[in-house]
Amino acid sequence: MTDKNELAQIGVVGLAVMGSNLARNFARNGNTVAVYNRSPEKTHALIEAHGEEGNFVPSETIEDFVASLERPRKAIIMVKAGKATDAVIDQLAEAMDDGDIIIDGGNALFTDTIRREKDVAARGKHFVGAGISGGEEGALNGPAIMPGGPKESWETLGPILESIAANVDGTPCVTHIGADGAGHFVKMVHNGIEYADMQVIGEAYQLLRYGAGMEPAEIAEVFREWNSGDLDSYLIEITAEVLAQKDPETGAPLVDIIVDAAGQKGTGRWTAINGLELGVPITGIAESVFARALSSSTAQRSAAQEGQLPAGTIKPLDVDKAEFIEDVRRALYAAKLIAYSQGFDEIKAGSDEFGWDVDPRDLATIWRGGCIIRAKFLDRIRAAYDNNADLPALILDPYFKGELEDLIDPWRRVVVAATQLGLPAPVFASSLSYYDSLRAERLPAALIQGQRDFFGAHTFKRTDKPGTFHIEWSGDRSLTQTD
Ligand code: NBP
Repeated sequence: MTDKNELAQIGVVGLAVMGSNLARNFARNGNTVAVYNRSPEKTHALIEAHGEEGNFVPSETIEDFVASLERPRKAIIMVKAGKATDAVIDQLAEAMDDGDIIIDGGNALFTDTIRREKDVAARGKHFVGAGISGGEEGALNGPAIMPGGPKESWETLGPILESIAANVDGTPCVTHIGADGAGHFVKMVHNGIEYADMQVIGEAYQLLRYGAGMEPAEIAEVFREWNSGDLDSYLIEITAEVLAQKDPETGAPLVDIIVDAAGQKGTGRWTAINGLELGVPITGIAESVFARALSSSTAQRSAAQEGQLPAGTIKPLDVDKAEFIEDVRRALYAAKLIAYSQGFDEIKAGSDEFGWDVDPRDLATIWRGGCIIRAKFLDRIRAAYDNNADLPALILDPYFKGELEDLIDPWRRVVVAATQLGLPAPVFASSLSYYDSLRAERLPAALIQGQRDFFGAHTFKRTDKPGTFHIEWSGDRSLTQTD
């Protein structure tokens, strides 16, 4: 239904797949929605196909769109991230009044959101960068929403966003994350965790397929079973679906027909770059981004496949298949746990750096539904932060420590098996190194400090007394204290 005279509670600008699904979600949940798209064809198409789902107020100019909103006006931008977002923000800020709220629901880089919030605030309007997860299906049926921006905007926006968000145990999967770029920051890390989660699932598949010699349909059954235990999650569920799927043209397993070069849109890369900038070792996420890049390095891969690189001695599996499957399940669980632990470390570091005061419990709560990384295990993460909001690392929570007791030996066995099979398992292996590094009493960093002092007089600290020291490496090798 459309009614040009009725004022809308919310507006959506940008009616490609995400925007139109979000607009339909608002309308289906009893909100009157103003809709506008740069090219009017998409607006017409939306109204034609779905106008009966609720109250839509379509406009063909941004001025009409703004005029169709009740005050304070609330407009969500769902256009291509980058320049398009800046252009639409400028148009809206021009046409809106003081106190109106512009929401960017696209996948913006959080530093852009910080900049935009400043600019829009200087023009008297509120700006909210909101991470929206769940893809097109989530946008339509209930996404997880991570809004940043001023707290007072949340008071106005909260109820309307709650009306469309996913809902788990009566709790909507949306809450105010923190000021300016906080929402887009946590959405970025959410996506980074998603990359790692997908990669560890991929590594488990690779080991079962080419290590244990299982067929995709058989592995699909294994994933189905895993989905009823600790690993119960959306990503495990869809993995079983993809592995069971046959190619409609050839009848072959679809996974064998799909080119093995993984794409990316950038949020995983941003998470890795930000981890490097903040000095947080998010090895699982970074390795996952590199794994996608390597998969797409077609020329290098074909050169290497032509036999130019020696494989060494490949040792086939010499364990019982059922035992190996269970070991792989536990290795997957362990590596996934490390990736989440590292992701939460990055969120804490970002929150401290930018003064956002992000509560990790909020994230564990809202990520339980709607979003791509939704998983049963987020309940455990929430409980961990409920017990101790200042956990030094998620894996140090007593429950997860207990889990690791059961996971560590299978995890080591799987990394050894992958090495002997000559199968890549970059996140399984690097996560184990990260874990062993955290546990290690002494790290080779002492030697690195010695090297740095040798070639660059970078000085070092001593284990036995305070102060900063240097060895006269090119002279008499005496010790001097520099402060
Ligand atoms: P796209 O990212 O494909 O963007 C297409 C939309 O942007 C169209 O409505 C287009 O209008 C509009 N647009 C462009 Br392009 N340049 C514009 C400009 N200069 N002024 C006004 N409008 C402009 O759409 P999407 O896939 O629906 O995603 C929307 C946002 O949601 C993106 O930021 C995306 O990263 C994010 N997101 C997407 C997903 C997903 O699963 N697709 C998931 C989560 C988040 P036109 O019709 O006139 O060309």
